[in-house]
Amino acid sequence: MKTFSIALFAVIAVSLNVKAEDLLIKVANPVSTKHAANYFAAEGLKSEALTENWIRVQGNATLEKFQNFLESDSIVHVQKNYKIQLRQNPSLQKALSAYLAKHPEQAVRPFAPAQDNPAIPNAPSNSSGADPLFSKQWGMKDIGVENAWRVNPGNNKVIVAVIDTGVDYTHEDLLPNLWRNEKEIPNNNIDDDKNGYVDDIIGWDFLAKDNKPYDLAATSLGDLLNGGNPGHGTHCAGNVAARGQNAKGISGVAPNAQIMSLRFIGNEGGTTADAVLAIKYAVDNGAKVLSNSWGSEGEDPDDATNNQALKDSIQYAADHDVLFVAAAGNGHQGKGYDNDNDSKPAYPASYAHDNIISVAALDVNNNFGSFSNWGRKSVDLGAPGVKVFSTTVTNKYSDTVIPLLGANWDGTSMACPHVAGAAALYWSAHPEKTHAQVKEAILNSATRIAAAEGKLVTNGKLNVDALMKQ
Ligand SMILES: [Ca+2]
Ligand SMILES: [Ca+2]
Ligand SMILES: [Ca+2]
Repeated sequence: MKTFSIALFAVIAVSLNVKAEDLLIKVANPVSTKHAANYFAAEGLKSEALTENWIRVQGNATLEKFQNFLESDSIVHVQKNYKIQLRQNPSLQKALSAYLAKHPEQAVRPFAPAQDNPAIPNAPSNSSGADPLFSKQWGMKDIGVENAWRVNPGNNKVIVAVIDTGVDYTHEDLLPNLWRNEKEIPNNNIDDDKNGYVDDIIGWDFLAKDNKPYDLAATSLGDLLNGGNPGHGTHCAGNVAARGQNAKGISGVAPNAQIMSLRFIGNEGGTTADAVLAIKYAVDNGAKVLSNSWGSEGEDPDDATNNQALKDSIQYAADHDVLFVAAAGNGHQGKGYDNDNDSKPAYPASYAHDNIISVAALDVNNNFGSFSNWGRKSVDLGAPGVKVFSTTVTNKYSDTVIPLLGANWDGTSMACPHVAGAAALYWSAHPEKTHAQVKEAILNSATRIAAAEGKLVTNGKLNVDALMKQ
């Protein structure tokens, strides 16, 4: 095993040369991550056990501090805690950069700031009636949801984790479908269900480390231009599972599914460590579908790095029969758009795990969004992702991020939640099926479209009507 250790020294040395202040370390099975975390803490480093195999180590991690662990062959992988970014909205970025070039003074003018972490309302009483804004959701009609709901409206509640910037959990049309952790007594400051999180009644905020995963949006145009949060998670959540037939707003593809809100991305992005924690939380607390409209800078073919921690987390989901639905991406690491993921992979969508469904963005005319990635072997199907109407922060609804600038809600980020909702709806009707069978049903029922011929695995787009009739 000595050669293995020497190779690891090299890996660590590379990591150290880049920046050693924030590392993810995978330890061998017989070593508990708590024990490892204690070891590194004793060496004066800040450390935290993330899973049974992974720990995060922060501080001045010199080689000497790893020495004992290396000699005992306890470390099997070391990597950077790679940054995570939202799948940026190309329409928004284009409109913002054009506007701010002419009006630079507007970059710092603050919007009316939303209050972070409002109280979590109780579940509302049921209301019923048509959803008044449903006709604005062109995508829902396009994928045949109304026929699908006649087959089965998904009353057998499936939990979908929206792993993103949080959600506006006070929103009238999301509130009825929030996942509630029944094993947790609210606000008693005790981790009643002993899952490691105190008073986690609707999910968790891994970024701020609190029990209120509120979708706190950027407060100026300049922040938005620099990749800040436009209220991304709230928009995604609406197309997964805004409550249907409640006489309010819109409907998600799965109008009765439950939304587990997990926040790990803010205006500065997020990290792999928090993605690992969020995925583990979702799997351990009952989510069957994970909706992931984000990307990692790890595994960028340009720097040949390996985000093993993220890969292990997606495998953990697969091992627990959980689907990982991912946005195919809007270009390659923000460089250009319309990218072929077969030759230039976008992660996590392009990982080989069998529980990943990679989703491209389509417009109302069955064409790809001009920005959307594709890939004959690596992107599975298309879904509505151009000028998408949904729930927005502070209890609103829209298909535009900034109406005055003509910036629409565009992106594979918006396409991904449609497929996550479809998976939840189908799984609700067929709870006995495995994640592989649910994925197969979604891919087999896709409708072929000319634009996707030879560019997507299915050559087509999501068809929930056909899916539910299978
Ligand atoms: Ca708890
Ligand atoms: Ca929070
Ligand atoms: Ca509604």
